[in-house]
Parts: sequence; C-alpha cells; structure tokens
Amino acid sequence: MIYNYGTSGFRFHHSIMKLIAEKVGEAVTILSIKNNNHYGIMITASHNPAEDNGIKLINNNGEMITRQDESFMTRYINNTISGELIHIKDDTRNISEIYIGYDSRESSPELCDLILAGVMNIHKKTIIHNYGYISTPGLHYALYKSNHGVVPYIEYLGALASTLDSSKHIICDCANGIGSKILQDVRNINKNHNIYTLVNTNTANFEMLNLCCGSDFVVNNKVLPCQLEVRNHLYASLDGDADRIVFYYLNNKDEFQLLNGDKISALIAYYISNKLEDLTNIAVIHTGYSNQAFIEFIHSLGIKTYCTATGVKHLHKEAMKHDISIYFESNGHGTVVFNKDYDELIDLQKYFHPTIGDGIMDMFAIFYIIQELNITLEFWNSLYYDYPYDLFKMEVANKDEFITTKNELRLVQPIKLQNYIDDICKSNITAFVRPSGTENYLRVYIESTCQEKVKLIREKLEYYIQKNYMKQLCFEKNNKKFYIEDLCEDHYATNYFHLLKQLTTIEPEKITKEAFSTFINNLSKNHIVKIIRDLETLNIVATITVLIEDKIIHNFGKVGHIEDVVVDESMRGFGMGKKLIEIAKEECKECYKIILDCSDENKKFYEKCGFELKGNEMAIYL
Ligand code: NG1
Ligand code: ZN
Repeated sequence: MIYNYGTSGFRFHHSIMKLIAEKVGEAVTILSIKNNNHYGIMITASHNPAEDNGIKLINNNGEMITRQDESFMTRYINNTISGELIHIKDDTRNISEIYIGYDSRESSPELCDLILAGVMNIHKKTIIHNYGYISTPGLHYALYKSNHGVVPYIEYLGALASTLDSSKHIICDCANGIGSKILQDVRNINKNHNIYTLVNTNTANFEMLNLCCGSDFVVNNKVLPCQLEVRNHLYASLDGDADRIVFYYLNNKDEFQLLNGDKISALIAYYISNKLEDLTNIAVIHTGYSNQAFIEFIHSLGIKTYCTATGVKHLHKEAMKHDISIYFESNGHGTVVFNKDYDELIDLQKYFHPTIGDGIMDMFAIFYIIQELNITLEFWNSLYYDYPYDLFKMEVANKDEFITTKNELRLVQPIKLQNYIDDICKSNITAFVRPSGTENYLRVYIESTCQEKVKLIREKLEYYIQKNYMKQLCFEKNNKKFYIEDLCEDHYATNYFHLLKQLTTIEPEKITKEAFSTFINNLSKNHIVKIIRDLETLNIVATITVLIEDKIIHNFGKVGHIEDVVVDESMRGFGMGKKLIEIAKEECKECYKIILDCSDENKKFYEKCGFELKGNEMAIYL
C-alpha cells in the first residue's frame, strides 16, 4: 500500500493511521530541523466517519505546507527516501519545534502519543506545544499567532462573540465534534452573550461524530440534521473539525433552504460592494462546483471571479494575489483574505481567520453582516437562486487515469470521455468530471438552466462512464487485480500492439496515432475489441475481438465470431483465456452461435470452454 500525502494530508482508517503515525512524527521533526522552522501537526479526519483519522501539517505561519514538504512526507512514510538524512538524528545542536493537537476522535490521543514517540526518535530536545483537543483552524491560528503575537484562539473568539447583537440567535449543529468544545469554552469566558444554542454536542459517544449531522450531511441530503426541529430560525452546521460551516432555514412553506459556501461568499461580496466604491482589486475565488447563478451574481456586483482546482490550498494561493479575496468551496470551507487594509472594512476583517477556513469565525462573520445590513434570511437567500445541478460520484477502475486541466473543468485524459461530454453538453449545459483528491471516486458535476436536461445528461454520463471506466474486476490472482475495458484511442500509448505481437505479425513502430484513432473511430457497434488490464501496472495482459454478423437466415439471426485472442506469456495458466471467452459470450448474448478458428494445440482449450469441432477451416491468401 502507498501512503500518499493528499489534499487532506494522510487520511485512512484509524488502524492504518496507527501504522504510520510514528514515522510521521519522525518526518516532521526532520523537516523542522532541516528548514529551521516550527511545524503544526493536526490529527483529524474532518467530515469523515468516526473510525477514520488523519494527519495534516501546518507551516510556521499557520498555512498549509509546501508541495516539496508534502512530497517529502510521502517519500519518508513510504521508505523511498535516501540515506541523506540519517546524520540529522545524531546532531544535538539541532533545533526543532512542533505544535500538535487533535479533534474529538477516539483514536486521536493514541495517534498523538505515537507521533510524539516519532519526534523523540529524531530529536529528544524538540520543543513541543501540545494543545490536546483543538479544532483545525484553532491549531492553524496557534501557529499564525506564534509569528504575529495575537491573543489566544478562544479568547479571540470570545471577544468576537461579544461584539455581536445578542438579541439575534443562531442554532449551531456541532456535528458531535470538536466545535462543541470550542464553542462551550468561548461561552465560558463570555457568559453574557446568548447568540448561539448548541446541538449535536455529544463528543463522549465517539460513534456519533458526523452521524446524521454536520455540514456534509446537510449539504448532501438537503434536510435538517437530527436534533433540530425549531422553525423560523437560522441554523448552521459545522463539520467534525470545525473548519467548515453551512447555514440553512425553513421558509414559510417549511421548505429546506440551504445557504452553502456560494451563498456565504455572495453575502460577503454583497456587503463589501455596499461598503466600497472601487471593487477593482476585490476577488471572489471559487471552484468548479460553484453554481453559474452565483458567478453571474458576483459579476453583477462588479467583482471579478477566479476558478481554481478543488481544495482550499488552491483557493488560498489565488487569494494571495488580490487586495481582498473572498474564497469558499461550495461545501462551506473558506475565509476572506485581506492583503490590504480598507478603513471601511476594518471591523469585518476581524471576523475572518487569516490563513484558513474557520467555521466558527465564519459563523460570527455572517452573524455580524446580517446584523449590520439588518436583512432577513429570505433576502440573503434571494440574492440569486441556483440553477439546477447534480453532483454524484462513481467508482472507476483507476481514477488516476483521469487527468484534468488546472481548473479541473475539462479532462485532458481520457480524450474520448471529454469529447463525449462536449458532444452531449450543447447549449445551457455544463458538465465536468474529475478524480476526487480524497476518495477513490470520480466526481461528476452537471449544471443547466433546465432540470430535465440535468437528469438526462446524468443518465447518459452514468451509462457511458459505467460502460467504459467502471471497475469491472474480473480476475484476482496472487493479490493482483485485473479489469476489463473496451479498446479505445487512449490505449495507443500502452503495450497493446506488443501484446498482439505475441499472436502474429505486427509492426507497432509503424502505427501512427492518427491511423489508430481512425481505426477506433471507424469500428462499428458489431466490432468489439475487449482488453484486460492489470489494475496496478495498467499493462494490458489479454485481448479478444468479437464480431457480430447480422444475418437474414435464421429469422434475421446473429452469429458471433471470435478473433485475435491473446493472453500475455506471463499470464498464461491463470484462467485468463477462459475469462476472455466468458466476456465474448456475454457480448454474443443475442447470437444463436459463436464460431472461431484455432490451431490444433488450442483445440482442447476451446473444448473446455464448450466449443465443439464443426466443419473445416478454409482460406485463400490474396
Ligand atoms: P475531493 O474529494 O477532492 O472532491 C473534497 C471536497 C473538497 C474539499 C476536500 C477536502 C467536494 C466536491 N470536494 O475533495 O471541497 O473539501 O474534500 O479537502 O466537496
Ligand atoms: Zn473539516
């Protein structure tokens, strides 16, 4: 197994996290010494189920770590690093400093101990700041604070809360996670305010985390989380580590109204546009999952928008380029970055986390804006209405085969799928497909001004992806997995031609990409070329061609012809040939017979597959 430091750091089932935690501690300590900087280690799996956990690192300014550091972490944990670092262990003059903390998961304290043991393996004199229970933004804030000398996190939140009008009120679903501890602590230092009621605060019963509650549940199901019944109210849901928030309410028809990351961003942009004359250097940063209606609204305010790849680190990077950047992912993760101070916004600025999305700060910020503008929830919601959209995920054989452009709105590979999307999505429909950075899925997003079209495109795309890319595990041998695909243009750069060489004469070097594409594009629906690929190496290990012949005789019957059966030498004797015949039989379901020619030595094999000798093969070579 390869442990990859991805968009959400290392994130796995807690039992796997335990295997790598000590090494993570070692690696971070080496980074701290090497780069002469302190680092933060946050133990959390955010909105994931309770049995998962994760580790995400923070740099000395409270931001995400660099790509180089991420790559170092991956290489160190997977033991693919050279011996260059060994001497670091022995030098007692080294300085290292670590900030560490965790959310409310059962496995977190043990993971913390393991990480700290790893830290000690490298350098016993490491300075350790152990925050124990803390939210992700809380730990980011601690590192930011270490550079900027600002007040501690809870006190800071307490001071913010005290500026809010306590005649207004919000019900906050804490996802049974760390947000409840933080908000209770904030209340303890600021007993006077009564701006929030907390629900789903059960951190003692670990299994309850994110269960039927929290921001992801609300966004995905568009219903109230459990424990919430009061009507006519503003609600908010945090996620498990309190770095995301979404709002919602029930309208006068009792219909659920979601105020997601786009709506949060829109309200902040609306507020800023009311305060500032010149909006030239104000930016709204979003991802492909933002609704076009939201983007049109932002443009109508005179504010420019920028689309980046998914994951807040991409949004944050773009945010650093503008005077003020409002950035939110649709699922509620985001903040506002002020790279320049504006007198008119000096109060607003205080409510936003300087380096990362913070669900609690964002909740206070929205509260402040509603209070300042004195608006109703209906007014906020009516800034714009979403166009119909759909977002769903599909499990494919290998999501790494899908490569997108930088903003993820188009596929660079497989070209065939992008061409298909372009073909079916004409006017007023957009759709894009990207591999998830956090799960082994493809995510498919479709948006249109017409609900029916969204439904239709979903059906088409689902069918197409299922047929061409879904995991169809057909064979497992010695822990190796294989899957079936149709031959397509994208297979030009594979070992396909060399595999055919094991059957007969072929000159791969003379086959151009164009000639191959023409061949593929001219294949009729009755000419099917199937391949079996190794799931890990992606090598094509077997192939079969099936031709379906339409006849007039036998009541317009069909005859299946099997051609070009090849199993790679290294794969013979594993039952791969039998699998190919099963695939062919499946394709020939409507045929009244299947015929093939074979050499004497293969006769036995085909007999085992149910074939019998019939007639003689005749040929004339021209
Ligand atoms: P992936 O799995 O890469 O789509 C998901 C969310 C992101 C972000 C990351 C966690 C969607 C569509 N994607 O990413 O917004 O929250 O998890 O960093 O919700
Ligand atoms: Zn989170």
